[in-house]
Amino acid sequence: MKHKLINSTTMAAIALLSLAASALAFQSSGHSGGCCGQGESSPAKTQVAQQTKDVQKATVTVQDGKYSPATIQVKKGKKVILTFKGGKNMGCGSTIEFKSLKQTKTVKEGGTVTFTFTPQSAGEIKFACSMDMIRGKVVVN
Ligand SMILES: [Cu+2]
Repeated sequence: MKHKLINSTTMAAIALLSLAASALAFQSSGHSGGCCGQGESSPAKTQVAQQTKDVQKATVTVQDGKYSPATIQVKKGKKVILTFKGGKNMGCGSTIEFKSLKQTKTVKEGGTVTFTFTPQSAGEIKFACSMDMIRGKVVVN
C-alpha cells in the first residue's frame, strides 16, 4: 500500500513537470495569441489619468496578452473613466475584471469598453483577465 502511494505521488510529480515543460515551450515559442503568455515579465508603464474639472480619464490598450499601461494613477474622490481599447493578440486579456468593483467587461478587437467608478480612498484597485494572470492596477492617491 505504502509502495503504491509513493508511486502515484511520483507519477503526479512527473506529470506536473512535463506540464511545466510544455508551458515553458509554449512561452518561448513566441506565440502570443494564447492566454497569459507575457504576464508581468515586461516593465509596467505608469500613466497619470488626464484631469478635467469633474472627471479623470485614462485609456489602456489590450494587446499581445498584456495591458498597456498596466498602472494608472488617479486621485480619490473624483470620477474615473477608464477606457480599454482592444488591440491584436489580446488572448484572454480581452476580458477585464475589476473584482473589488464587481465589474467585468469584454472588449472586441478594434472596440472599446469603459469602466466608471469613483474611488473614495487611497490605495490600489486591481484589474486582471478572468484568470487573474494578466494584471494591472489603478493607484489611487
Ligand atoms: Cu488569462
